[in-house]
Amino acid sequence: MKNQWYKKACFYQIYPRSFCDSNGDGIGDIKGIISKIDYIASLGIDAIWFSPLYCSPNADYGYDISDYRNINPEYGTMQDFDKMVKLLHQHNIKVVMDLVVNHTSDKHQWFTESRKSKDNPYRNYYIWRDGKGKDGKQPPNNWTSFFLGSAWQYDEMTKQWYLHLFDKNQPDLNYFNPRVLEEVKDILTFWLKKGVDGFRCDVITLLSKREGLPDGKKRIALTGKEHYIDGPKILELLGQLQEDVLSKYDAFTVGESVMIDIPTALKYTSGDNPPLDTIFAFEHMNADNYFGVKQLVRKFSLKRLKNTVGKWQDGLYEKAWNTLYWENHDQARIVGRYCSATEYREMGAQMMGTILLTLSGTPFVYQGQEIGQTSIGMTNLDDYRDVETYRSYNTMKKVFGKKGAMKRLAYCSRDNARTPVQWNSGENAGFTTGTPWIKVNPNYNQINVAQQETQKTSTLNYYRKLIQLRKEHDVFVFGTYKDLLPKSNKVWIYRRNYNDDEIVVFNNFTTKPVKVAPLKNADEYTLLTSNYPNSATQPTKRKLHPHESAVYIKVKKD
Ligand code: TEU
Ligand code: CA
Repeated sequence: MKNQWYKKACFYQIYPRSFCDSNGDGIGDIKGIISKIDYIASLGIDAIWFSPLYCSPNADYGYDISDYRNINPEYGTMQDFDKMVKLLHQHNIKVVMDLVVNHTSDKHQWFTESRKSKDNPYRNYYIWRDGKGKDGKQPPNNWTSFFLGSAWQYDEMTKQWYLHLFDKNQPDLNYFNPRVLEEVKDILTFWLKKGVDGFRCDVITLLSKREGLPDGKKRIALTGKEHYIDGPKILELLGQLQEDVLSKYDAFTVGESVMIDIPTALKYTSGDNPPLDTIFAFEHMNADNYFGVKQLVRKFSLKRLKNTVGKWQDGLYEKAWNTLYWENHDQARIVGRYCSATEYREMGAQMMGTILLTLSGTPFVYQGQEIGQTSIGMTNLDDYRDVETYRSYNTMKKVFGKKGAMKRLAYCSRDNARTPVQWNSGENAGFTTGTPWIKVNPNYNQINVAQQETQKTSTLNYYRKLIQLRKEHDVFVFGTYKDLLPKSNKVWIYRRNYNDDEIVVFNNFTTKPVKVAPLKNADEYTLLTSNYPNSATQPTKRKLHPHESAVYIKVKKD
């Protein structure tokens, strides 16, 4: 029987480049992480997902890997890595690595070989095709990249095109070739032997492309997606990884699953030996955009968010295991998206934390979220570092003009999440003594770890408390979910039941007081925690404060 430790676990995500710099080169590194282990442990989290630490030319900062078995020298050495894993394990913190195997870097030896000639032994590791048109100068099909523009790149050397669903420096691996999966098994085994506990599998549902690579239906974004999202052979590929490697080590997996629905999620995560333990769904991150395209910014709607979250809470309940997240290295900070970044900013950050930690699924807290860091919203294009940001700017400026494009970047660029962790009010927020690789958010004087350590009511201490409560009350983890006011666009009030336990969670998404009706038998409940010092001690008729969150628990009679 598989050890399902992850169900009761709370994860922390580290984006190494922006976490803590130990040597003043402006780039976060492993020694920096080691110096913060006591802090990480103090959060009460059980596991860490590390964004890629492997060698990478940084076209996509680690999501373009040039060597799967070595540590990026900017981050340290393999000795540093081993030491970090040992220390984390001593603190009972598990280590989950990023597994990026839909594509490699174009500097990976497999690719530099592959492009040399059509009969190179590595040719078939990637997806090469002749172009269309008289001289073959048109891409082989109409698929577009996640970073916008064509998904094909012409290569002079052999006069063929290769597929890249992401940047042109990230050629897609060819899973029609069984050798490629064998390579992946070897990579997994290498890290599992080192003692890592599992993998966050990057865009894992994209591995299998449809035979013949047919043209896709034309769309605003991702033309072609029906031919590779949840593709024909994907479950078979994942099944093989489970059977031949992962199951032997009882390794944990969470698969990043772009644009899949609940029935599809169930194929991946339910049953006796599911291909994946759990997935990251995306739908709940679209409550402030149109058609799931983040650049098509739309006013946030609580109703949309609740409908989506509710659907996933119910859809996976007792069938499969869910994950919970508001932030990661690809999402702008949640404060300023789903709650106010100006008025009642800290209350909003804490409200989002309350919800994250009182729903069913494994919560993932992204570095800096626990202190309520906000998006930087840079207004100068040169200050951005992210490849997706540049590519989407080029497309957006044609549609929205330069100003419109910059405004959208400020709201949704991935760099909003990649500014350094704000440790204190010293120079560069205590992240580095050198020049940071990306700007530090100038609000570090108001928002930083050191200051929040000293305040009892800080967002940091609030997260700690909620993480602790989740450990103490199984109803937080395993309870049923019921939205008590699904039609409200102002408040989110839900009830969770597990055996004889019950909690009711109140959240005010507005920055004004909102009147709420009493719960039936309000006097049977008591306040467990809240983000205001003066929340009502029972869920009686009253006004919720701006961005107030309050968790009530039913008192057991005996
Ligand atoms: O993300 C996949 C993915 O879907 C994102 O690129 C997403 O489309 C985009 O961020 C929306 O803004 C994973 C990684 O998390 C991301 O950092 C990588 O760039 C990408 O895969 C390629 O490896
Ligand atoms: Ca460094």
